[in-house]
Amino acid sequence: MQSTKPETSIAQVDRAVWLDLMRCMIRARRIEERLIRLYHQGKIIGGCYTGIGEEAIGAATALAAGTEDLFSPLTRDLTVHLGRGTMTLEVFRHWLGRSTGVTRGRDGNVHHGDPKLGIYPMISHLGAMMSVIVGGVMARRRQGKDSIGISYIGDGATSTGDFHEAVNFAAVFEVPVLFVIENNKFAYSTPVSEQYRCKNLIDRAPGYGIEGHSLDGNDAVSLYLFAKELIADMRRNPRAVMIECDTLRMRGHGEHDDASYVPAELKTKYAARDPIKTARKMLAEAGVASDADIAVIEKEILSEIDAAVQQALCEPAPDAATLMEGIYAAG
Ligand SMILES: Cc1ncc(C[n+]2csc(CCOP(=O)(O)OP(=O)(O)O)c2C)c(N)n1
Repeated sequence: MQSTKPETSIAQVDRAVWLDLMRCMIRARRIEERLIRLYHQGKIIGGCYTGIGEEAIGAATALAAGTEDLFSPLTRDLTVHLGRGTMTLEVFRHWLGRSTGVTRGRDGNVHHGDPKLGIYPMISHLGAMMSVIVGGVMARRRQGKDSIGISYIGDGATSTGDFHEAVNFAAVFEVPVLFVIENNKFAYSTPVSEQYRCKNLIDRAPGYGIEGHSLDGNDAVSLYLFAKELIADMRRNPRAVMIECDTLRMRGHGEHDDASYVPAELKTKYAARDPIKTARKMLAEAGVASDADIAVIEKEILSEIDAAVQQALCEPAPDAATLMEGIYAAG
């Protein structure tokens, strides 16, 4: 495992970047809280899956990346969508199954993406996206672009064959993909003790001949500083890298799951290290953003969410007659 201490300090980064980081995490948190309400009101059909408690990882890495980079976010990574430019209204159109949404109401759930923003729609929450993004980065590089990819996965995904194939291939062919493991200690209800024998997942990196870093997944500020330097270095010196981010999801796997299998002391420990509170404190201490600054952001985001929900609810559901459209590309 390599040293994980970034050389840059908070003061060396533009204040605007830190405010964007806070906006991204707060926006994701408040959107997901609203999604939960809408789900319990029967307005979101199917399941409701959130990344509450894990916002730092997606926000920090998505904001640290460049314009030509590619991303394969999963269920817990709304911050990646928002950090790359997905608008709040689009999130609600999608989850509310509106015909105006990005999947035109075909999926009111987590399988959304946006090619314009370099975001692959998710196939499965497990390792299925890993090889896709490795191939995507190779394709972009053949077009002469200096793109890197960020592949987000949970600890559960690391127990699948897809993980091995994608990491090994990227390692051998030096494809610059950052494999971000969000180790939230459970794959659904299966604890990590029933998933793997190594102490840390990052212990696997040397086996693939790549570097690995262990990071605090709830510290968005340090993660941003670290990711910014790492991504710049991966662009200069293309290679696959793995990071393992220590975190905990603060809700169930989905809203149908009460997560009673998560020990109370673990929840308490991670609640005390909530990513939004942690970043707020660090930025306040560094004199970057005061409580009043954050209060303004909170207010703006809440009214943006109210307006987006109101608008999305007024928009039409898909017309059943269009069901067979959009399945095959036009010849
Ligand atoms: C191929 C496949 N198998 C099983 C599932 C069902 N499933 C969805 S998420 C999940 C657990 C994922 O755990 P982890 O990778 O740790 O991510 P987390 O939910 O903790 O973020 C399972 C078994 C699936 N979506 N796809």
